[in-house]
Amino acid sequence: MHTTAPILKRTLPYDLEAIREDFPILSRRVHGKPLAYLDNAATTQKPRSVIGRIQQYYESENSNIHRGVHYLSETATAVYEDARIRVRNFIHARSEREIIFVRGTTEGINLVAHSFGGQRVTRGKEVLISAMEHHSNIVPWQILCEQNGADLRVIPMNDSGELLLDAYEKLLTEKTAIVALAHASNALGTVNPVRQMIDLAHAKGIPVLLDGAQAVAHSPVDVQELDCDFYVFSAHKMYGPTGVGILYGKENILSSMSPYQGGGDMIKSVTFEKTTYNDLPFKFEAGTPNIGGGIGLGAAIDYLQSVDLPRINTHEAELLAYATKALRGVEGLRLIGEAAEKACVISFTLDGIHPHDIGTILDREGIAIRTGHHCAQPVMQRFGIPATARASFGMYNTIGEVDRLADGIKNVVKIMR
Ligand code: C6P
Repeated sequence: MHTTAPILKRTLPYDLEAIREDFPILSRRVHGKPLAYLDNAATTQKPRSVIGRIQQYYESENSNIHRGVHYLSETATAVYEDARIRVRNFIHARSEREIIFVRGTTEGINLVAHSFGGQRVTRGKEVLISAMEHHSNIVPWQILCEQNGADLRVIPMNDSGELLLDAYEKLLTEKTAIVALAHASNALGTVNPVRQMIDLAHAKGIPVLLDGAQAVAHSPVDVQELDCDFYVFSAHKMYGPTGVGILYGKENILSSMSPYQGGGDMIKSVTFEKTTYNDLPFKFEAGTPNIGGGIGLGAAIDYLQSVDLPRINTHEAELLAYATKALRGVEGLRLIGEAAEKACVISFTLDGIHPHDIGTILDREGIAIRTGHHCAQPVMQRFGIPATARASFGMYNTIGEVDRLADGIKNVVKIMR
């Protein structure tokens, strides 16, 4: 059975080749060329240990959890709850009661908008988000505001893609019911000064939700140190499986919230007259969850910790600096998002060339990037563009792949002009 034994860290130096060997998909060819996978902000690839852990679950542990007295059910429950402990340790939460398994970032935000927002975002109140949010951190709040007669307010940003903190301070008023903010932007790469922004909100008694989808796999997160009230993220962007993610919430706030969905596992007792709800975290986990996915997330955390997040961060910062320099040298290339603090995301446009053409031509070279609005249409509107091409790096990317990207972009310019 999987246990919470201490993780053995790899020895220095950062062994890129060994890391790449852990990811079977990285050795495949695409259109006859070696794959250069530079779409990690969309989803990351999965190491053998994660794939193997999920396979092990289905081959030898599969059963429903929290329900049976038989051996397999007890085993599945133990390994699933063990994954919750891994998540708690990974983000430094106080207790497992603060760790809710959800489908991903999107569901986590919808849960908070529905359960917390339903109670607190009343007529005349405001929800404060930023100009660089993913649609997942816009639309749930918009729906809530429309339903409850509240207003959505937006923190503006400058041309580099940095939030304007003076404007932010002014937008924090007695009307603000919650601030919901990207820790790191998927479209621009900006890492927001969330610690400072949380302090400013808390000084006025306003809770803060952080969308950590683009942050957790790139640098260590300590929710107690950040003092955020909610933190959400998806396993599939941190080398884990799709269909599972985490909502962290402070226990006192989660306790005061009504359930999100009703069903099995979230109750203590049900009669036709009255239902009493289960304790945290189960109150928010109605129905059979993605058990294999949760266990896979635990394995992904083990893997991240074995490689070591601070070292991943250093490696990715080197890739980002190298790529930024290389791309700046391409004629007609405009970087979208030049914040001083950036995650390993480079969005760009090429004069007179549609981003989809860039993506398609690079794909023929085996280079996978994302093109489009990246589910952040207001960001595109802010910069007056329909779309960008976006390269995003993970722990396994190499300088050689960045060179291929830069050469590929120069080739796009040659073909299209
Ligand atoms: N961004 C991208 O290519 P889900 O789909 O629930 O796992 O994550 C949604 C989400 C929320 N917030 C941010 C900051 C995100 O980047 C994402 C997902 C992917 O940029 C897919 S659109």
